[in-house]
Amino acid sequence: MLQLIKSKHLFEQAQKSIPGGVNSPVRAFKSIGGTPLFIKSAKGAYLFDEDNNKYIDYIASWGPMILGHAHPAIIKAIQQQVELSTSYGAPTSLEISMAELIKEMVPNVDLIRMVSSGTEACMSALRLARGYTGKNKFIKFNGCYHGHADAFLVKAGSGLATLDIQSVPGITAGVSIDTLTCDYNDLEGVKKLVGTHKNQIAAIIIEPIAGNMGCILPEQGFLEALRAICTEENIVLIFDEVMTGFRLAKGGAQELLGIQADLITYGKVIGGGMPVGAFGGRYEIMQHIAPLGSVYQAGTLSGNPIAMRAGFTLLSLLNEGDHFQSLAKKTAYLKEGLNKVFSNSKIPFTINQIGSMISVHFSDQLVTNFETAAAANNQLFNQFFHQMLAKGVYLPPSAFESWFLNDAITYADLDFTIKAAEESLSLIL
Ligand code: KE4
Repeated sequence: MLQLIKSKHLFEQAQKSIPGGVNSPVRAFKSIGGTPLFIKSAKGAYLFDEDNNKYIDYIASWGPMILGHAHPAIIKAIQQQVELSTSYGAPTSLEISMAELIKEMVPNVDLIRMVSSGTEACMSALRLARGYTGKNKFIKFNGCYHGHADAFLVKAGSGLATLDIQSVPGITAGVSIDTLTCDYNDLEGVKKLVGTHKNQIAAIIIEPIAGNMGCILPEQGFLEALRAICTEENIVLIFDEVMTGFRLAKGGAQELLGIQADLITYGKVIGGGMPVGAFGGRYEIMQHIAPLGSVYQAGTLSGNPIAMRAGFTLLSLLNEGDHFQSLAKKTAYLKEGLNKVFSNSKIPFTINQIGSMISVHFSDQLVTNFETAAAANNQLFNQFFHQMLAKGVYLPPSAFESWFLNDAITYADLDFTIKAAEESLSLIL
């Protein structure tokens, strides 16, 4: 049985000063039950909580720690930069290096703007699409999560799905009236919305591979059809690559799937664990961003020098190494091992996986959208989560999240995880 004495005490103390005791809802274990772990340190593939329990980390800070924790090169870069002060509020050569590296890795980015979170990136990209097209409405997909800006908190995934928050108080009708929603992979639904709201739709924003309702893949031809509709109807196609960007390939999902969006948003990996987001794309559109254009967007800590050093160091390692192939092989190995274990247990399950993104759904049907993800036996997932945690394997505390592998995870760690899954199921079933 896990000893969580210090985490329990810290969680009680935290709730006296912080809403729900956490600074982001998905960390609270509210839907999954139990005490959230308070982490003291991390190194490589492992997390260590305040009670000195060790875990193999399959969250990677929800994506950023793709090469594992406390990577020596990133630590050294931050230590060097912090000696030169932490923020200037003025342009630096670091931002040029970062922008030029991203343009090298993502060829259809002509201009890119740094921000401090994925939310800011998506919020700004939507405003830009509206300013560029002069149209107000946009389409998002049920279960996709694009951060917590008002317009996106309609049938969103991630923490809202986890906490079953269907509508968010504080989002006004004036805002949500322009948010049109459709099921992921529902091309007919998209066509119907575009026809009904002819010449009113500024953007379609999508996670090209969804990660906020578990990992859900686009069906054959779906993204290509969205690309064609957007080109035909003068709608800005926004790929939200906050999760997939610099995780699935150098050029993210665009490269892996061979489809080019008009604007792309980034977060997570781009900052190497520091607060960074970004949005970029074609010059024709990006030129409307202030001060070049008049679509205003700003941020005190945008392009922060420490964050730029961390992000640039990580992206450089990813650009030069073969980590994407290594991560994809490790994740496929994990999937194969879990397939064997779950098949032997006779419980209905399906595993979605692409690159280093994977999710397990205890369901007897394929999980292809939010509805099928929600219909899975997520109570069983909650029990599975806690059994795995007790065995030292830290999965995302929600059936509505993708698991994230980091390349510090070894094949021995993967074998340990697969064995822990087999033992966990035998204890539950
Ligand atoms: P942030 O504002 O949390 O940096 O990014 C928002 C965001 C935007 N787009 C996608 C595709 C995302 O996955 C996210 C954030 N993802 C969640 C986890 N699924 C962040 C975890 C949290 O909310 O604490």
